Amino acid sequence: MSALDLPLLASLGDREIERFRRDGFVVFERVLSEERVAALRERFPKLFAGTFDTGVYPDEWYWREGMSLPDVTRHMANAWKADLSIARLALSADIGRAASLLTGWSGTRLGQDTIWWKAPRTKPIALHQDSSFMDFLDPPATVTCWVTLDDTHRDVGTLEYVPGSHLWPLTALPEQFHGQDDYRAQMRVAAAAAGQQAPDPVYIEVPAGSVVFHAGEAWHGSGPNVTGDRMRRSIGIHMVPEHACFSDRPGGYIYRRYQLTGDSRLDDSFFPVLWSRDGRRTGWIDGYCQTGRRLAPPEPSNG
Ligand SMILES: O=C(O)CCC(=O)C(=O)O
Repeated sequence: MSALDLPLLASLGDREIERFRRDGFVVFERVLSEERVAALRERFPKLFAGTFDTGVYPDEWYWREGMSLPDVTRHMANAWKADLSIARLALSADIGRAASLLTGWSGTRLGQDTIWWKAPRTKPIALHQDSSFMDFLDPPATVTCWVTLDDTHRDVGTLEYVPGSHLWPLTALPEQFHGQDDYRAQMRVAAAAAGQQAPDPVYIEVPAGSVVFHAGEAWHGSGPNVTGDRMRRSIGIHMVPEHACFSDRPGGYIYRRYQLTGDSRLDDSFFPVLWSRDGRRTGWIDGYCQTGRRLAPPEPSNG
C-alpha cells in the first residue's frame, strides 16, 4: 500500500487558510476512514512492545511496559522509520500539500512524526510552542498536523490551543514537558510577557480520524486523562519548509543527527519532501511504504 490519499483535505480553501492565520490552528473532521483509524490504532501496542515492521528503531521511544511509570503519556518520535502503517500517514502528499497551502510555503518536508498514547489516568503534556524546538533550522519554522485516533473530549486530555497565541513572541524550550500538574503555567508566563490576559484554551473535541493543523508558534498541550477506561491516541506530523536548512546555532537533538558533515542541507533520505508546488516529491516514498526499503527511483533514460 502506498502513502495515504486523504481527499477530504482537498476542500481546503481561503476560509480555512484565513482561520489558520487568525487562530493559529484549523480543524478538519473525519478525514481518515474508520478502517484507516483502526489500522493505525492496532499499531500502538505493537510499537510500544518493540515490534517494528522494518527492524529499525524509532528516534525516540518513551515508555516501556514493566519499566516505565504507568501514569505518564506514552510518546515515540519518528515511528515512520519503524512502522509502515505510520509511514503511510506521515508521508502523505495530501498532508504536505495542506500544510504548504496553510503556511504559504512552496513545499514541505517531513521533520518528524510523534506518537501520543494517553492511556486512562495519565498525566498532562505541558503547553508549549513547537517552534521553540526549531532554532537549529533556518528558518526556525514548523507546522503540525495532529491526527486523532479516538473520539476526543476534555476529560481524556484532548489537545487544547490558545487561539491567537501564534502571534506572541517565541519562548525558550519548556523546562518541563511531561507530567506537570499546572500544565498551563508556562503559557501564562508567555501571555504576560506578550502583554495579554491568558485567554481560555479551546479544547479539540472531535471524532476519531479528524485532523488539526497548527502553526509552530501556537501554544498547545493537553491535560490529564481523568477517565478510568478511555484511551486518547493521536499522531503528530511535524513538517518544515522544503527549503529549510541547518542553522549554525546549536541544538536539534533528533534532527541534527542527520546533518551530513559540512553540509547544511536537509537530505531527502531523512527529511523527505512530501509535496511541493513545482511537483517535487521524494522518489522513494511510495516504494518504502510498500516494502520498507528506501530505494533510489530509476534514472530517466536518455535513449
Ligand atoms: O497529543 C498531545 O497531547 C500533544 C501533541 C503535541 O504537542 C503536538 O503534536 O505538537
